[in-house]
Amino acid sequence: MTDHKPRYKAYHHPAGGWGAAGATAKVLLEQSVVTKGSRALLAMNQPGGFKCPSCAFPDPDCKKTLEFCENGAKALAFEATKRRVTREFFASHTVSELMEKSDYWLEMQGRLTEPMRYDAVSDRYVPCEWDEAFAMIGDHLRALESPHHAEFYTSGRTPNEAAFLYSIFVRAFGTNNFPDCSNMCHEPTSRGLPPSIGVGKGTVVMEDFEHAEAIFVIGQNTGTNSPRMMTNLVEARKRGVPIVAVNPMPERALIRFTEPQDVIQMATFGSTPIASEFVHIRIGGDLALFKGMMKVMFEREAQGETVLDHDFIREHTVGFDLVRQDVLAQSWRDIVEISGVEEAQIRRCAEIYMRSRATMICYGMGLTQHQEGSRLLQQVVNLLLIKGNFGKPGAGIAPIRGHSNVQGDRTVGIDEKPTDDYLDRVRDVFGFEPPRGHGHHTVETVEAMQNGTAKVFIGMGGNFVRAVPDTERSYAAMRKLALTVGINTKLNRGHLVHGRNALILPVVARSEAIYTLAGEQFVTIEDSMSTVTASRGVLAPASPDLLPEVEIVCRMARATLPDSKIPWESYIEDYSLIRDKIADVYPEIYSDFSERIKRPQGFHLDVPPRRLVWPTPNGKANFLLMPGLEVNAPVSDPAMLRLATVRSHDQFNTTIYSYNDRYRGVYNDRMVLFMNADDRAARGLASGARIALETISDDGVRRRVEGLTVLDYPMPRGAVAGYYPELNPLLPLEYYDKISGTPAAKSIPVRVVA
Ligand SMILES: Nc1nc2c(c(=O)[nH]1)N[C@H]1C(S)=C(S)[C@@H](COP(=O)(O)OP(=O)(O)OC[C@H]3O[C@@H](n4cnc5c(=O)[nH]c(N)nc54)[C@H](O)[C@@H]3O)O[C@H]1N2
Ligand SMILES: Nc1nc2c(c(=O)[nH]1)N[C@H]1C(S)=C(S)[C@@H](COP(=O)(O)OP(=O)(O)OC[C@H]3O[C@@H](n4cnc5c(=O)[nH]c(N)nc54)[C@H](O)[C@@H]3O)O[C@H]1N2
Ligand SMILES: [Mo]
Repeated sequence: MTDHKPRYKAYHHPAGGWGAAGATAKVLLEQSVVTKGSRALLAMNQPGGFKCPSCAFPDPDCKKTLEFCENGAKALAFEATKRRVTREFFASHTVSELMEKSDYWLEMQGRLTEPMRYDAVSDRYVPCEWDEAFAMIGDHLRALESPHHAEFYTSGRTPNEAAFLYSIFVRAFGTNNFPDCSNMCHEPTSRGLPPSIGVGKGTVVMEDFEHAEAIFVIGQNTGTNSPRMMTNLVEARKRGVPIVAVNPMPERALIRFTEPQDVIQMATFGSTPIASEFVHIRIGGDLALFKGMMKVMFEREAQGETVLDHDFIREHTVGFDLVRQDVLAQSWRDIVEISGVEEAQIRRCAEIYMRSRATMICYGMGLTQHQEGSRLLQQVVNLLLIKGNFGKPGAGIAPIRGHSNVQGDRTVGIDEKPTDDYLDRVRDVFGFEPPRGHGHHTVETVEAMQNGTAKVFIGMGGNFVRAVPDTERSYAAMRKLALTVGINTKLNRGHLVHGRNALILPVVARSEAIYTLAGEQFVTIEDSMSTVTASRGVLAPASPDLLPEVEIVCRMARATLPDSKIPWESYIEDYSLIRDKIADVYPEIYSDFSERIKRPQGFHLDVPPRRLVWPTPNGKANFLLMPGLEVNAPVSDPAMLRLATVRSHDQFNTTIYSYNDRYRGVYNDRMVLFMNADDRAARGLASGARIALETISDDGVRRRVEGLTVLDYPMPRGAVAGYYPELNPLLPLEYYDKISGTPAAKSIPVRVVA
């Protein structure tokens, strides 16, 4: 019997260790995949096996066996579950009834098994043939007044082959409307870094962890969201490499960690301290911290010391002087106040950075999801450039991506703002003229639904309506559509908040084998460090009526474009033909794709800044100026708190595995608000008080979430945190980084209402 009463109890153990081992065993048991699962786990991340469906962090050393992490095991267990959502399930629940259920309950129903169509008369999903489903999609798309009235979403689990064909199909149909999960995630990386260094990707590879002399982990909850990276951090720490963690939440794994794979540590209940410096930053305080660190260095230089890499700055960069002037003009008082960090600690961080001859800066959503996320990342680059931290082992910028193939999807064409060069190559390779105008990103897609120009929404994976901001308004927008299509492994809210017509199309999952007339097929994935590897599922598909994503794309294309000259039918059978076309469209990085993918370790896609080549318009790395110290527009309301919406340890984005968040000491509850005890007392609240939160905005819309329990937590003053997606109703659609379109989900201005 599980006890469902909420419990809050601080977690004093190291992260990882027996807690993680126990949690892994429990989840495998609950999803009853122990026998099937152990075989699958053995094949996960091994050459010849499949890529972990969880995060985008590269695979550990292929020589180690059974190397998986607690959260990788959870992702696999929930994918390989024995539970099934059948036609009988849909017959016995109306959609309105299902709407009353929690996201957790929907997820726990198991894998989708056959295509379903919404029937308005009975308010139920009813079985439908695949042919009928594709015909319905084709009919709707062809009937549109303009191809721009359709929106084609992609979530980052879709492999390269399916994503590439999807981008070709949609462009052949006539639009660049490619909202993507990346638009809510690392888009500031994709848009912010190119003006600085010429590429929108990270510049480090796995080996760099072995050569780094200092590692910064900023705005990223490593132990939960990319646990495999803990191995690298533990190894670095054991070598005496200083690690600086910058976070408003003292995330457990960044403080102490026990490696579940380390037999001695496990047997002795030992652990490794991780952060040598934990910087308890205010939400949005990172810009002030970076400028403070630079100020220390510029001051040292003014005193005659050499701490910068002047040769590098002279040879490779433009714009240094303006940045130095700007930084020196900032006062320590402002830097300390806005960052929330003592001057002495900023000086210690600068000292660590100055002494290191090779520094890596890793970051996650804590830097990207702010109103000026893209420009903030350019300041991270400035910090790296002043010490020449590019083009040498152990140095560089390391965006830690989210979904396992989100970076790959972008590389192979899922891009609402494609370049002309790329479009020319598509035209030359496929023989049609692709549309040139920019399409919609995620926020613009919701806006198009609201104002009625969008009529059809197709979701290649993901859970769009639950991931986007402004839940109530987004639900209403989605319901105005003529057709919504969810191409998924699992039932989710997106199927229930639907258009007048709706389809659920179930797919073969990452861990499952794909056989076609041409034999066994594999797909490919690009990880966070630009390495492309093959992924081959080993399990039998959850149901005989599932289709692979590639086949779904090809059949949608044929149904929509009956006269298309593109040989869609042959791609269904032989995925190497798709890889040949990828090589044709991207000769610089994907030449010889079919040969190179045979290497068990895969191959690395060239990232020019690693070679000190800068594909920027001026051929240099650019110092870019971001005036001031604020990353979000200041709010004058004295009652304002900044809210960061974060993931718990037991969820994958909108998929809720359980109501626990072990490392933060929360059990059986997700409706909590982490708050500093002084902020709580200042509002006259008792610990454990039930409150509502309201967004502070001037657009006249009331956004409110009720029923939150206040928990005393070591947050900086003025900063609160709670869980995504429950708090998405508080995030205004208009509140996003204008360069990238990424909603500022880490800095929502809110006030407490009793
Ligand atoms: N198990 C599991 N793995 C996942 C996911 C998952 O949901 N579950 N999601 C995947 C996806 S799509 C992504 S994008 C990644 C997300 O991985 P993360 O980037 O770790 O995502 P978040 O949980 O949103 O947390 C970000 C961190 O930023 C901190 N933070 C908030 N505001 C600030 C700030 O102003 N400054 C700084 N310095 N820090 C701040 C928060 O306290 C939190 O520790 O993980 C991927 N991997
Ligand atoms: N407030 C707030 N909002 C956020 C964030 C935040 O931190 N705060 N984070 C944002 C981020 S970083 C992201 S990436 C987005 C995530 O947004 P999405 O990527 O849209 O959401 P997921 O929850 O990852 O999608 C889960 C669904 O994917 C489907 N799925 C799983 N595996 C596969 C597969 O192999 N193929 C197919 N076709 N479908 C599959 C399942 O049906 C499952 O229900 O949310 C964003 N929204
Ligand atoms: Mo993400």
